[in-house]
Amino acid sequence: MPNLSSDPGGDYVGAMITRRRLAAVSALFLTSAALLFAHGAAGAAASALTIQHPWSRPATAGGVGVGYFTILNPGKTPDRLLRVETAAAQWAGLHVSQMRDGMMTMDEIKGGVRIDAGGRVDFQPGGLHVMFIGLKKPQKVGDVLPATLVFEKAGRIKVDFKVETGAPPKPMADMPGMKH
Ligand SMILES: [Cu+2]
Repeated sequence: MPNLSSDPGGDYVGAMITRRRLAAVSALFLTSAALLFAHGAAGAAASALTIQHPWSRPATAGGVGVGYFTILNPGKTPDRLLRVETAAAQWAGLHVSQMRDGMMTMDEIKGGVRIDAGGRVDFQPGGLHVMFIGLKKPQKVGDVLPATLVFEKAGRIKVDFKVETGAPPKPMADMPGMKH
């Protein structure tokens, strides 16, 4: 019975195999790492922003529609939503609703909406929203209103506003936390 552990030739072969295996494993690892890196870089270039839950409300053809969503910016640089484009309406713009002298008013936002690095901006009922004027089709629950959000740095991001009933607009008396 040969003692393999004391055979110098056997140890040498074993070491060679181990080394080759290690080389193969590192090559695989480096390839995966390179692919991951390439993928990550491409993803970052395409967009550093995430758009969550784009939704709209039912509306009639020729009427006015709204768009709500949340923008998350996990990146290290701020960005700015400049405008919204859509073929589904004659006009689309950035609006903000606010109380002024006890009246709910709506203003067009000039200069876009900033999203801080690591920040979040909510477009929601009673605040920031996208306004669609002159809808080309009626919007029924379950329909989708396609639009493009145009950002200063992230560029163009396509979103499908899903038509939902959402929460009914609340009277102001029900919103004690509302900042005026
Ligand atoms: Cu509006």
